[in-house]
Amino acid sequence: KQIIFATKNQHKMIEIKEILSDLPYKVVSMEEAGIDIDVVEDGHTFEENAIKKAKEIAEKTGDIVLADDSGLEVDYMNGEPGIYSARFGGETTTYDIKNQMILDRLKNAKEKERSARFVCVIAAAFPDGEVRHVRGTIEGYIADEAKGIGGFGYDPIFYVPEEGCTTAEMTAEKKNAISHRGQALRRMKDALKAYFEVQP
Ligand code: ITT
Repeated sequence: KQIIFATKNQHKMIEIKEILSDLPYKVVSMEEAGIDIDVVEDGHTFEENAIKKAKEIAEKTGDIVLADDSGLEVDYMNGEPGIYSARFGGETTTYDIKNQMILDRLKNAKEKERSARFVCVIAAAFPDGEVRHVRGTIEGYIADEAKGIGGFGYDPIFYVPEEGCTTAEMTAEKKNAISHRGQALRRMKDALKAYFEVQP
C-alpha cells in the first residue's frame, strides 16, 4: 500500500519522508506517483487549505492522500504572512529577500514584540471519503538577522529560545523532533494507525 503526499515543495517532502519513515506504508510524492494536479488554495485557514489539497487529489487518484498546509505567523504583523507564507512578497521572490522584508518590518520591534510561530496542519483523505486533520505549532521569535543554512523558507529568521538558535541552524533531526511539522505528522501517524486497525 502507498500513501501519496500532496505537496510540490521538495523541502517539505524531505522532512515528511524522514518523520514518516517508520510507517508500514510507502509515502510517495505527487511527482513519484506521476501526478501533476494543481489545487487552488483559496481557503481562509490552514485547515481548509490542507483538507482541500488532500481531498481533491484523493478523489482523482483513489489513494490515501496526505497534505500539508503551513506557514509563519508573526504577531507584530498581525499574524501575517500566515496562510499566505508561500506567496508573501511575490511567488518568485527568493527567501533571502522575503526574510529581509520581515526583518525590515520588525526593525523597530522590541525583543518581546518579536514573537512568532510556525503552524502546520496535516490533512488525510481516505478512499471511503473520511477526512482527518491535525495541527502542530512551534513558538519562537523573529531573529535580529538571518542565520543558518539548514531547513528552508523562513527558517533562518525563526529563533527558538530553548535551543538558542534558529531552525536553520539546527540539524534536520533536531528540527523534525521539535517542529510544527514533526508534531503534526506524529499526531497524524496515530490517526493513520487507528484507521488501519479498523480498515486492514
Ligand atoms: P505545497 O502547497 O505544494 O505543499 P507550498 O510551499 O506552496 O507547497 P504552503 O502553501 O503550505 O506550501 O506554504 C507554506 C510556506 O510556509 C512555505 O513555502 C514556507 O515559506 C513556509 N514554511 C512552512 N513550513 C516551514 C518550515 O518548516 N520552515 C520554514 N518555512 C516554512
